[in-house]
Amino acid sequence: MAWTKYRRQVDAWLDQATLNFSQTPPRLVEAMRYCLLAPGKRLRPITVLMSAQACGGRVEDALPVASALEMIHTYSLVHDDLPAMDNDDLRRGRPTCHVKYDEATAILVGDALLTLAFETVVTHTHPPDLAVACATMLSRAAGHGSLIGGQFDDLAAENRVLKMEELESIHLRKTATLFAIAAQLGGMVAGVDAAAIQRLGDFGQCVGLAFQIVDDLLDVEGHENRLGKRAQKDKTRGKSTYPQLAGMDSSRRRIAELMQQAKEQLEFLGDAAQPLTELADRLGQRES
Ligand code: GRG
Repeated sequence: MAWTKYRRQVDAWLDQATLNFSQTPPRLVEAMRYCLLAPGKRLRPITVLMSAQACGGRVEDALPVASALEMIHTYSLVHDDLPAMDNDDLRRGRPTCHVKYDEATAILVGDALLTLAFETVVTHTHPPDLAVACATMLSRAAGHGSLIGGQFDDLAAENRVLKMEELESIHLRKTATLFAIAAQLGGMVAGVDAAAIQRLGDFGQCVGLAFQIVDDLLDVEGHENRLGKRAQKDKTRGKSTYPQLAGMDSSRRRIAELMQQAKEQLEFLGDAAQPLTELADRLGQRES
């Protein structure tokens, strides 16, 4: 299946991209690779590659930007796990970076992966104006107006019952944006027009929001062995969640509604949309 092939290609790219650092302290390289090459699902880079192919582009051309997105995602997990943030000791089925190494190392690993992501895009994406467009998109999605702002509001919201709009706003910025730009970056590499980029972004946003609601449900229902991270964390940290505000049944209905909306965005792609719609279905039904 294309999924497994894409996953292997991403893993191989991430491996190569972190092998030959002549000036980097070996222990820092080891810690970067411990986090980046851990068995994550690679959902965001796979979305980039599937989107590029659905839009008529070449997977090889999309691999650098797909890998850069995984570096940004991994940095955000490493920092999110720190004691000052979510304070987690288990990630991707392994001790978190600050537990395995130490807190300073985890901060620097996050910094190194974030900066390496931009170096990767500008060095390996061609032509230069495409590299600039991709880097701009990544920096906005990872920046204060989106991922970092969403994380900031999420931390500030602990022990307070949020309104549904507040929770959705956090979920959109913390989670959905990276899925939205994943779909858009694939389209950009393939050279589709602005209207198609908009549709791809709407697709990714719906999928990303549904993914986060599934995550909230799994936190209530899931098992740590399958998740590879601690369950019941939201309750322990006093976090508002979708099932808590809307109930389990209504959360499941919202997931189905978002998945339907997501698929409608891809009608312009015809049959080529199939791998992306299968991906959406898989994310809506995931158990880990
Ligand atoms: C530190 C700026 C900063 C942001 C952190 C990523 C994040 C924001 C917080 C992690 C906690 C969380 C619930 C995030 C929502 C998104 C999510 C479910 C991330 C985990 O994504 P998966 O399941 O992870 O794709 P793998 O390990 O498979 O890559």
